Parts: sequence; structure tokens; C-alpha cells
Amino acid sequence: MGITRRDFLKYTGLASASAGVAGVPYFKSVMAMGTKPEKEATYVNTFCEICFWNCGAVAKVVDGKVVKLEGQPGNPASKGKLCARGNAGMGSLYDPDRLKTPMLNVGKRGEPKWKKVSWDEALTFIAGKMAKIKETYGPEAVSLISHGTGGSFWKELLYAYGSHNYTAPSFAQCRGPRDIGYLVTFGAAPGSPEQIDMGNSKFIVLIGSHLGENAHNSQVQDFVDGISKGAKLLVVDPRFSIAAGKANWWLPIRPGTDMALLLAWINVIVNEELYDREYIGKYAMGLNELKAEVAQYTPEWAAQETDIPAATIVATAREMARYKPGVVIHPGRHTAWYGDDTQRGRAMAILTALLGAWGREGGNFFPTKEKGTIAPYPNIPALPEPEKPNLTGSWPYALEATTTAMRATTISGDPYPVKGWLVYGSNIMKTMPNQKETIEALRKLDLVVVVDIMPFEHIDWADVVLPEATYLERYDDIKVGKGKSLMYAIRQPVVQPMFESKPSWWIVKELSRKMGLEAYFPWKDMEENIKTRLEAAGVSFEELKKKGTIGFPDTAKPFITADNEPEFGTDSGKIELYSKALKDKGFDPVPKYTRPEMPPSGYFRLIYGRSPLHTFSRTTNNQWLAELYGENVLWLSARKAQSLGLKNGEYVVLENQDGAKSNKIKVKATERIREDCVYMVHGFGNRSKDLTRAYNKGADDQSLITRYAVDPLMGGTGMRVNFVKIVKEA
Ligand code: MGD
Ligand code: SF4
Repeated sequence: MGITRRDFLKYTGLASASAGVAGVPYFKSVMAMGTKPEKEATYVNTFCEICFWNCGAVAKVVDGKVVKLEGQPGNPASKGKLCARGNAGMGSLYDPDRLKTPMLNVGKRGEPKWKKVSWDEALTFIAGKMAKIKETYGPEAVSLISHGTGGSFWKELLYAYGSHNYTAPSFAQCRGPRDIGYLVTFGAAPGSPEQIDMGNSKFIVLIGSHLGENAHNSQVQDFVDGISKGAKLLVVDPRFSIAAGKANWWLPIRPGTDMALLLAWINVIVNEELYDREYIGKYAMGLNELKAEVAQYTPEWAAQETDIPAATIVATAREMARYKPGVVIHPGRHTAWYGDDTQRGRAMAILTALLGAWGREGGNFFPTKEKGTIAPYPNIPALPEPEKPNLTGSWPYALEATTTAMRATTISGDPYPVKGWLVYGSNIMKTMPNQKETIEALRKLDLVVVVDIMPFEHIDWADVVLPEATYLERYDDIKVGKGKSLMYAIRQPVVQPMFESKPSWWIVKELSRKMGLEAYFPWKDMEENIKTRLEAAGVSFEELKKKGTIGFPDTAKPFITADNEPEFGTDSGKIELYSKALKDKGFDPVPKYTRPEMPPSGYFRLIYGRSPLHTFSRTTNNQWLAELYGENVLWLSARKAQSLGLKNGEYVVLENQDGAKSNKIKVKATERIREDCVYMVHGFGNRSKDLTRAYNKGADDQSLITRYAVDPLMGGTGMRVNFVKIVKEA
């Protein structure tokens, strides 16, 4: 294949911002530093929060300033390296645009007038409003939307207050559909980090997963290891992604038809009896029902739907079966695409099962069975039982309250009023589709609190803004990692909080006092909290601080062996190729294909993805990352660009089927995308003028996502159902 590890890392950004730094093991770079006379440095262990892979990091501090971040060698998420974003983490800490003091909005929501206030004033205001909401409507009328490690303190406060309406975009806008699809099939989700053994795989299938552009550190390293060792790679993507550039097969699928391809692959594997017969015989049920259902999905039929030749569908099905069971069907991560996403996840799980890959080397591994939870701080009172059910909507597989139901209920008041939103670490204008609906909900609330580090556009809708200390300035709870084996990692302050920012543990503890809930937060500070709990678990606090990460490799039993038989948490205790549970709830027991709406003439389907240099919107104002990738561009087929008279680099505006317009975006005319869709990186087009670097740079995909298709099983919001036309800039 001719790809070296170094080449790939260069493309994917894992080496880009860190050339000669992050690629060098920590101890070597420290030795190299030691050869030059320099001011005395201290090194502090923590873990990264620039994305949620939470890689173990070491911060080098000179004169009280963080001057460099590197990967912890002993941490399984980093394996001694950070990605470009992790290396640039100081950009968050030293961003001059940071939120600096608590602020009250004395103007209107959406047209704020900010008054700087003390912490005492801000927290007294919130406590007063929350008491009133509880008295008038009940505690469930306050909901939390949270994304990030510090959100755990807000969740504890919410539960102590009496509401369980904790929501996270990582469910309905991200991994929820695939997790439910796998849960129904195997009785377990594929995990986060995904429990896939790519480094030892013989065959890797990526369906819309643009690994390398979507950069999760150790996963990209494992992917590179796998293909460097000769794993075959098959990429299904309407766009010739970086990963497609390394693939043996690139299938440029018509967007929205992945289910048809999956069902046709299953058809071939079942009909030609290419599946792992012993494994299926022993561990699975429902093969006959599956076979009967997929009989209609022939490769010839799928070719019409997917635009992939029937012969290619047959050849690739045979090829992946040839390498079974060491095959990774990557489960994907952001899977809220078309509204049938849980069933697509299920089709991927069924394919995985047929190949015998679940619990096999080079396929999916089992995480450690160790619970690994660190006991709560002693003598915390029992939490009150919520009186009303959570906001799970009418979706039976919404395992927890969802952002989708939270927003809809806030607007409708059904089944009960929602009057307060606590927003932790989530730019709600960019997270959820249909910004008008988000604004409609925000206008109905009695209280909106935003806890953030940066003034992204969503703060304009808050009544109170609380400036959190960045991850380099604070303690958070211990990170318990449950990959092949168990590990604990620590986050501790590398430097003291700047401005008047405070860590969430402090904010929540102070707020709890004002709300009469201090009994739930009895510890002196987070250091004492962690130390007490770690020592009760037999782990030395000092050792963890020093090492950063402590692993327990003896807890690993990742693959099926004679003395490690798998357990499946399904009703039947087997892998369910046919699901009676789904049938009983009124859903298809075996996935079916429904053709999605196709773009009308003159329109393109809008698809979006990631850059290795950014995480959603949160990094767009980072000085180093903005320098490397300051605005997103519009991938458009070169032929279409020519027929529309558009040149590379020219600015255009997009208008969707409902008349919503984007900010201007540069055209990237390329052979690397199909003609029926356009693509951009998510997270740009920020509208807050307080962002020196990110303001008005590139286009906001979310402003064009006015329509979304709700997943009937779990309430996910499929967002790839919008069509755009190109309007030339005047
Ligand atoms: P961001 O846009 O990065 O992502 O949605 P979000 O998690 O909302 O917003 C993060 C916010 O957290 C920013 O305001 C940032 O300043 C703040 N922040 C960063 N660090 C900290 C911190 O330490 N403390 C606090 N308090 N705040 C902090 C992501 C969500 O979006 C997800 S998970 C997915 S997978 C979906 N992706 C996606 C997509 O690809 N396209 C479209 N159109 N929509 C999407 N929505 C979903
Ligand atoms: Fe940080 Fe990169 Fe790791 Fe994400 S993958 S936690 S941004 S180093």
C-alpha cells in the first residue's frame, strides 16, 4: 500500500501542529530539552478536554506559564502523543477573548446588555430563580444540557434539586442511534472509545467514518498500525476522504443509501453462506428470519439505489468474508444522519455478527468487566426520587432525557412545563438542528444559565453567564477508562485560574449552599474529594498525580476463549439477528430500507464532517488552529463548479430548500466529491463579534439544517436531509 505511519499522521493532523514535538516520546523530548540551557520547568499531568477522547497529557510550565503540552506515554488514549488540537490546548487557556467574569443579562434574550457581577450576585440570582421554578412547576421543570467533564458536578446538583432531566448532545445528535442499534443486537454498545481492534485487523470497513479527519488520537494510531501491517481497507463515502486515499476500495455511495448497501452485503453473505457458521450457530438467533427478509435486497437492486455496481457489492462482500473474523466494521460516531439511523446501526451490528467479529481479535473486543467506579464521597444523603418521568419523548429507546424532547417540551409544555435550562459546555446554536426552534424554546424559559469558557453566540440567549476555568486550570473528577483494561487518569490544575474564572466543582458547591443542598457537597474541595475516594479504592492520590494515569492491565479479557465465553445482554441471551423486542414495540425486527428524499433539480444534499484541526465550534477561535484552518470551505464537484461558472476560492452563499441562507463560504472545486452533494466542516460561521478570530469565518452548516428526521426508536435528529443551492456572492 506504500503508506508509512509518518505519511498518514502528516495528513491527519496527528503530527501537523506537533512535528518534532508530539511525535517524540515524552522522556526523549525532556532529555533533549535538558541539553539546552533553559529556565527551570515543571511538568504536570492532566488529561485533554479539547475533544472527548480525553488523552493523558503532560504540561510543561515555565515561569507560571504553560509552554508546551505533550502526550503521556502510559495513557491508552494518547499513547505518548497528542493530536494537533491537543498540542494547541494552551490556545484555550490564553485566549484573550475568554469569558472573564460572571455576567447578568439586563437586556433581552438574544439582544443582551451585559452587567459584570460578582460570583455571589450571579449565584444568588440563579438560586432564587431555581427556587421559584421548583415552587411553581416542580423540580423537573429545570433541565441540563451538558457536554464535557465538568458537567458531572452540574448533573449531581440537578439530581439533588430533584430533576433527572439531564441531556447530552452526544446521544440524540451523535452516538445514540448506533449505540441503540448495537444494544438491541448484542446487548452492548460499541463503546466510547470504540472497542475495536483496528491495530490487529485484517480488514477495516469505514462507512462514512472519515478517520484521520475525524481525529481521535489512539484510534487514528490504531488505524495507521492496522493498515501499515497490511489490513485491507474499504471506505464507503460520497467524498474521497483522507481515509479513502489509503483504501483498497472506495465506494462513492449515493448519500442516504448506506442501508441498501448493508442489506445487500448481508444478502450476499447469507445466501452464499459466507458467514461464520460455527459462531452464528453457537451465539446467534434469527438467521432464518434474517435470510427471508434480506432476500429482496439483491446486489442488482442495491446497485440502482446506491450507484455502486452490483459486481462491486458482491466482490466486496466476499472479500470481507474472506478475512473473517478479524474484520472491523467501524460503528461510526456521529450517526444522526437520516432518521433511520438506529436501524442502520443495527444492520452494521448484524454484519459484524455474521463475520463472527464481535469478541474476536482484529474485530470488536470486550471491555474489562471491572466496574472501576470510584465510590462516592462518604455520607452523601440519598438523592430525592423524581416525581415525574424524564423527558424521553415517546421514543422507547431514549434511555435518558434527550435534547430533542427537552426542546420540544419546552415549546409545547407537554407533558409538563420546562422553565429552566442549565447549559454546560455546549454551543446550543450549533449543536441542535433548526435554530429557530431552539430560539422559540429559549424565549419560553424563566431561566437560562450558560457555563462556558468562550463567548460563542449561544451566550447571547442567557440570563446569566458563568466563566468556567479551562481544563488546564482545574480539578475535575477522576477519569475512569474502560478499554481492554481499567485505568484511572487525573485532571489537576496546571496553572491557577485566570481572571475570575472558577472550576465547576467550586461553582456548584457554592450554588448548592445558596439552594440549601450543601449536604450533597460536603467535601472541602476537589482535591480532598478525589483523595478520599481514591484512597478508599486503594489507589494512591500522590502516585496518580505523579504518573497521570494508572492502568490495571490484568483486568483485560478482550476476546472469546474457552474460559472467556461471551455474555449477551439481550432478552434471548444471544446475538439477535431478528429482534422480538423490536417487533413487540412496533418496529421492524430486521432492518428494512426506505429510500430517502433525493435533492430536487438545482439542489445538492448538504453533508458535513470534521477537520483534524477542530472540534465542532469550540476550537474555531484558537489562535494556532485558526492559523492552520481558519475557515471551512465548500467541497463541490469540479464539473458542477464549471457548469455553474464557479472558480476555486470564490465566495458563495448557500440557500436551503426552506429559504435559509448561510454566511459566505469559499468554493473548493474538486474531483473528490460526487455531483449530487456538497460538503463542509461543521462548527464554523460563528456570529459572535466577541470572537476575534472566528467571527463570520466560513459558513454555519447548522443554519442550513432547518429540517431533521427524528429516529422513531430513540429520538435522534437525522441532519443530512437538507438540500442547498448555490447563490453567487454579489
Ligand atoms: P461545540 O460547538 O464545540 O460542541 O456539540 P457541542 O458540544 O455543543 O460547543 C462547545 C461549547 O463548549 C463552546 O461554547 C465552548 O466554548 C464550550 N467549552 C469548551 N470547553 C469548555 C470547558 O472546559 N468548560 C465549559 N463550561 N465550556 C467549554 C457537539 C455535538 O454537535 C455533537 S457531540 C455532535 S456529534 C453533533 N455534531 C454535529 C455535526 O457534525 N453537524 C451538525 N450540523 N450538528 C452537529 N451537532 C452535534
Ligand atoms: Fe485532545 Fe486530540 Fe486527544 Fe482529543 S484526540 S483529547 S483533542 S489530544
